[in-house]
Amino acid sequence: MTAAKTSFLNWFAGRMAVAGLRHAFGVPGGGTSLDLLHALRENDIQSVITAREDAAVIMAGVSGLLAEAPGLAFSTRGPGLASAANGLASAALDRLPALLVSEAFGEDELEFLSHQVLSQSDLIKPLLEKGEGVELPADQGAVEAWLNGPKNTPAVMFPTSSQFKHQVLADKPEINNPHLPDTNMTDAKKLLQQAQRPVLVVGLEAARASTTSALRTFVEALGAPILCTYMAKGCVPDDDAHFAGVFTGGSIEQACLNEADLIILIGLDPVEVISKPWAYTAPVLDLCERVYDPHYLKPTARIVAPLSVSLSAFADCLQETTYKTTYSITWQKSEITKLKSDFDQGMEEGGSAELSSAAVVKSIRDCFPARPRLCVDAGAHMFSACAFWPARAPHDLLISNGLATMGFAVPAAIAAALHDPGRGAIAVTGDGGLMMCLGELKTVAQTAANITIIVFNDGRLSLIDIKREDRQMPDLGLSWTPPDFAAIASGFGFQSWKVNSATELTSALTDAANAKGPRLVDVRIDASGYRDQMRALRG
Ligand SMILES: Cc1ncc(C[n+]2csc(CCOP(=O)(O)OP(=O)(O)O)c2C)c(N)n1
Repeated sequence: MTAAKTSFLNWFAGRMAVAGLRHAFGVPGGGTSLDLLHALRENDIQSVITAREDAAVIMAGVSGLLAEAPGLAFSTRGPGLASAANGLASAALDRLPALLVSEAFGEDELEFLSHQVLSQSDLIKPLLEKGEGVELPADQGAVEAWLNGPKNTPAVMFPTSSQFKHQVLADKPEINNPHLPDTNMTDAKKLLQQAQRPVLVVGLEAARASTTSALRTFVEALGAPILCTYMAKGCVPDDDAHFAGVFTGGSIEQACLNEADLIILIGLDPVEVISKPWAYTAPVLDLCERVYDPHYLKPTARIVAPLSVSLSAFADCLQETTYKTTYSITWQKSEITKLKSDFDQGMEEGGSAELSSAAVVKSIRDCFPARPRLCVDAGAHMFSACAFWPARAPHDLLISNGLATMGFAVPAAIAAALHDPGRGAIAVTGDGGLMMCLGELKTVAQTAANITIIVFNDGRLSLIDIKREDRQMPDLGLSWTPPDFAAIASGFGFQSWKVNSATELTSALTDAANAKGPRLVDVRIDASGYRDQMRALRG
C-alpha cells in the first residue's frame, strides 16, 4: 500500500490547525496568498484581513502568544513584505511566535522583473536576527522544526506556487523534540542558601500559564519581595503580599533592589531593560530558558532550563531540612508592603488634575471590573497603565517592551479579543500611537471585536516632548490640535464617547464597559504630570 500524499499547502494548513491556530492575519496579494487563504478556510482557520501588514504580524504574534500555539500572518511580496517590517521587528524583540508567509518572486521572474522587486531574504534577516528568527524553507521538516523549536521564535516563509503544490506525505509524524534542561543547580543552591535579603525580578519568559504555579509556590516559600517587568505583570497578582512593584531597569525599583544581597532573575529577558547600565552590585542568579547575547550583566550563576523545572527544584530545596536549618531570610511582610506603597506613591502624578493619566487608568480599573485584557501602547501613558492596572495572571496586560513600538495596542487588542471574545480587550493608546494604526479600526469593526479603545489624547508625542523639555530645547513642533477620534471612530461604526471632565469619564467608561462590540473613548488627557512621573520611574 502506498502512503497517502497531499500538497505541501494542504499539509501546512492542516498542521497549523492541529498546532492550535484559529486565526491568521494579513493583506493578501493575488498569488500564493489567495491559495493560502483558501487552504486555511478548508481547515476552519479564520483569515482576518487587516489594514496593514505590520499590524497583521503583531496580531498573529499576540494570538500565538495567548494560545501558546503558532501565530500566522500573510502578505504579498515586495511592498507587502516591506510593510510587514515593523511587525517582524516586534515579533523578534517582543518574543512573539509569528510566522509570516509572504509571496515570493520565482527564479524565472527575477531574470526579467524589476517591478516591486526587492531582496526579500536580505530584508527580513536583520529584522529577525535578535529574536533568533529564521527564514523557513517551504518543506515539512523545516515547519516541524520551527513548531518544536524554542518557544516564541518568529519566522518567515516565501513559498512559490510550485512549492505549495509539491506532493508530500499527508500524515508525516510530528517531531517531538523535548528541550533537555541543564539541571546542575549546585552553585545556584549555594547562593540561595547564603542569601538573607534576596529579591526576585520576573520577566517575560515566566509569563506562561505552565510556569505560574511553580513560580507562586517558590515565591510563597521564599518570602522575599518580587518585582515584575511590564511584560511579566500578573505572574504574581498585583495584590499578592510579595509584589513590590514594577521593574524597568530605571530608578523606582532601586529602593527594593538596593536592599538585596542576592538578585534572582526569573525569565528576565535583556530586551525588557531600559537603556541604563545595571545599577547593582549584589550577586545575580539567572534562571532562564534561553540565553540572549548581549546581556545586561554577567550573572554569578545561571540555570538554563524550563522555568517550571528550575523553580520547582528550588521550591523543593527550600523544604529540605538541611536548608531549613541554615535558611535565614530576614524580610518582614511589613517591609514589602511599604515598598509596594512607596512604588504606588512614586507613580502618582503630582497635582490634582482630574484627567491625569493615573486618574484615568484608575477610573478604567474601577469601571471594568470584569477585567478585559489591557493592551498598552508605547508612550508616556504606559507608565500609569502598567503601574495601576491590576494584573492577576500572565498576559492580563500586553505591551511591546522589547521593540517598544507605537501602534501595538490596537492590533494586540484585536488578537486578544478574537482569542477570548467573552473577556474582550481594552487598548490604551496615545493619540500618536493610534494614528499609526488607525486603519485597524476597520478590522475591529469588520470582526465586531469586543474591544474598547481608550485614547489618551493630548495632541502631542508626550514621551518625546518631555525629553525635549528636559534637554531645554525650544518647541520642535511635536504637538498638534487633538483630533476628534470619537467622530472618526463613529465613522467606522463604533460607539464612541468624548471626555473632557472626570464626570464625563466615569459615565463614558461605565457605558463602554456595559456595551458590546467596537467602542472608543476619546479622553482629553491632562499631560502636565508626565514629566515628574517619568523622573520618578526612570530617574
Ligand atoms: C513606531 C515608533 N515610532 C516612534 C517611537 C518613539 N516614540 C516612543 S513614545 C513616542 C510618543 C508617543 O506619543 P503618543 O502615542 O501620543 O503617546 P504619549 O507619549 O503622548 O502618551 C514616540 C514618538 C516608537 N517607540 N515607535
